[in-house]
Amino acid sequence: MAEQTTVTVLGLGAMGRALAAAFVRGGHPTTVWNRTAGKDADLIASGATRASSIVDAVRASDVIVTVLLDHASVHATLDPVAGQLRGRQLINLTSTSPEEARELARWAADHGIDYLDGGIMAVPQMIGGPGSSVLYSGSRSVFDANRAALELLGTAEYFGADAGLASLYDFALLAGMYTMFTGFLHGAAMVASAGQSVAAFSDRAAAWASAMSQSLPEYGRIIESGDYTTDRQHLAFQKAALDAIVRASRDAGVALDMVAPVKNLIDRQVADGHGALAFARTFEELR
Ligand code: FVH
Repeated sequence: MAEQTTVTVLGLGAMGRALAAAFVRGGHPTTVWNRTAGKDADLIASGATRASSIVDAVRASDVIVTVLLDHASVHATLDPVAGQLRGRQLINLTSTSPEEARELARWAADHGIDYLDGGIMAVPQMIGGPGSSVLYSGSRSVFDANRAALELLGTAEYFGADAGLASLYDFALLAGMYTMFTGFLHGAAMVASAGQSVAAFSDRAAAWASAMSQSLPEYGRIIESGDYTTDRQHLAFQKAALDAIVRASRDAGVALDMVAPVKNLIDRQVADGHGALAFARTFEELR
């Protein structure tokens, strides 16, 4: 996106406002639109232009960025203006499933729209700052043409022509994030049951999670090799640990919703004769 490329942001929720503000800061003429009025005051004050209708919003710019609630809201917003979108570049940063992203790419192709999908790996306050990254897939030409503007939002990375890839990676990373946070909350409930400080525990848990995450690349190498033999903590060893964690959680009065599925995964593999193999074999059980 050259310095003066015009951008329209459709959707002014917390994330849409953050993205629009980053485009304005980056010097791009930025038009904004939201289904419900009253969310653009700060953006207009900082130099964005309010579109009074969705048609005007789409006509205002070469690049249209959608940041809406979900797949259904993208169609609800774009279907009526498919004709006006023809010949423009559409970058959809709404969270959708990979299949939904592919469906949107087909819909866009049918209407002569160049489509790039994206998955935002940041919360609104991180946009434009260190640690923010956005994953893209779909039209390479839209990505290349707009690279500089996309870097205003966070590190921009392109995954390939399959429009579903960005959200596949997005949700794969989020799956790990949600289970990590829920695991932490389980641990916090355990220490709280003994009257211990959850705040102090959270510092300890952060350091522990950081140390443990260092072994993830090794997991990747083991999984790609398909060789799960190990001389370290094998699944039978992990079973004993999970059994003890379950007993300790029960004793602490903490619900087992989080750890029971992990225990089940391990129990099943041990029962099936894989007890001597590495924990990474759980990958085979899941896929
Ligand atoms: N906020 C975050 O931390 C996450 C980070 C990772 C990526 N997500 C995704 O970004 C999309 C937008 O998220 P958001 O935080 O801006 O969400 P809200 O503040 O709830 O705003 C939702 C906007 O969507 C509009 N909207 C909803 N339904 C419709 C519809 N049927 N037609 C048109 N627009 C619709 C809503 O408009 P309004 O309610 O104000 O009229 C907001 O503009 C999302 O996919 C996250 O998963 C953010």
